[in-house]
Amino acid sequence: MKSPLMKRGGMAVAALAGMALALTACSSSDGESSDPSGSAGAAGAESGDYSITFLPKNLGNAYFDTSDAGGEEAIEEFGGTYAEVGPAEAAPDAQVSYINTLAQQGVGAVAVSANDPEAICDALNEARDAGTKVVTFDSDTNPECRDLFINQATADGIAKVQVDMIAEQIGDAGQIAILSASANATNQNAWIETMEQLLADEHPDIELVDVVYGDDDDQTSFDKTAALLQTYPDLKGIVSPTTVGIAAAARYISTSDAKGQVAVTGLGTPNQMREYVEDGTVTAFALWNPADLGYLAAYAAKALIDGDITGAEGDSFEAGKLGEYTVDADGTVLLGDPYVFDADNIGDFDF
Ligand code: RAM
Repeated sequence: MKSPLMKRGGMAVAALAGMALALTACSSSDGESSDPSGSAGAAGAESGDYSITFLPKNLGNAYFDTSDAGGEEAIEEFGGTYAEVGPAEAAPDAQVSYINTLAQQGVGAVAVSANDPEAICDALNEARDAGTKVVTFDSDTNPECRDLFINQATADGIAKVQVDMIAEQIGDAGQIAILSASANATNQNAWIETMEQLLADEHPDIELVDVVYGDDDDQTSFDKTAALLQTYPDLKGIVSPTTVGIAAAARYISTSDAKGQVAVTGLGTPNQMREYVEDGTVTAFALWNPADLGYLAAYAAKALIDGDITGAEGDSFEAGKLGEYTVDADGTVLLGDPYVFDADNIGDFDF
């Protein structure tokens, strides 16, 4: 096995914890800017080809702080220049102006988590025409708009772990709702579609009564949780496939009468969810290692810049401490499997 995290066979807890601890030494602040005309390009121009800018769905999201810090760690390893820019809000076309600026500045690569599969495509393809490599990670665009997509785990795997958790937590029966990120998010929409199918096929006594969108904004997600509880008095559970949504839902429920009555699960970071696991609001939730995702995206960008790969199926490249990865169909590289966190193991993680 070349990777400290297993790519397809499940994550080793000790390895994941080790990665988490290493992460505390990283900072995602270098070059961080909410200004599309910020420092990224200037820094990139100075350092040559390995100027790689991370463009998350939005700034101020702990998940992307961690993923982008993983990217920064990788870029430092191979002597490149890291930067991070991004919008305050996870809106469909909010990333376009940043991409345009990065293309003008001639950065070597952009690693982007897309708020919409289509809205940033033209900008990305113009950047590619200008010589910038485009790696999507976490949330893809349409495949023709990027060179590679670094996928955290398969949609089937991410959907199944969430359906399994909610079924377990509510005795496989009753009303549930989904609190998602933004309505156009490629990743959440793919997972929700698969969750709906799994519920229909395998959990006939669970009724999905609503899908609502908190836009990966804490307050909006908090308010949507309150509204769900009011609209559906018999609600048994909320599944939130976003780290922002699940933390906001847990915070709301932790101080409401619904605590202990309405299960909350989905995808969260251990540091954001710790207090809600400890106070009994949340039993279990899942995620992958966001730092590894960013780290892998950075090495994929390097391989593209070097011309070692083009993003074709079967291409392979070295990703530092994670080992060798191979490009699958549709220009996708798979990081691994989701991992379940609960009261027994959450103390092992720090991210
Ligand atoms: C949020 C974002 C991100 C997603 C995680 C699980 O931070 O929506 O795209 O992958 O949650």
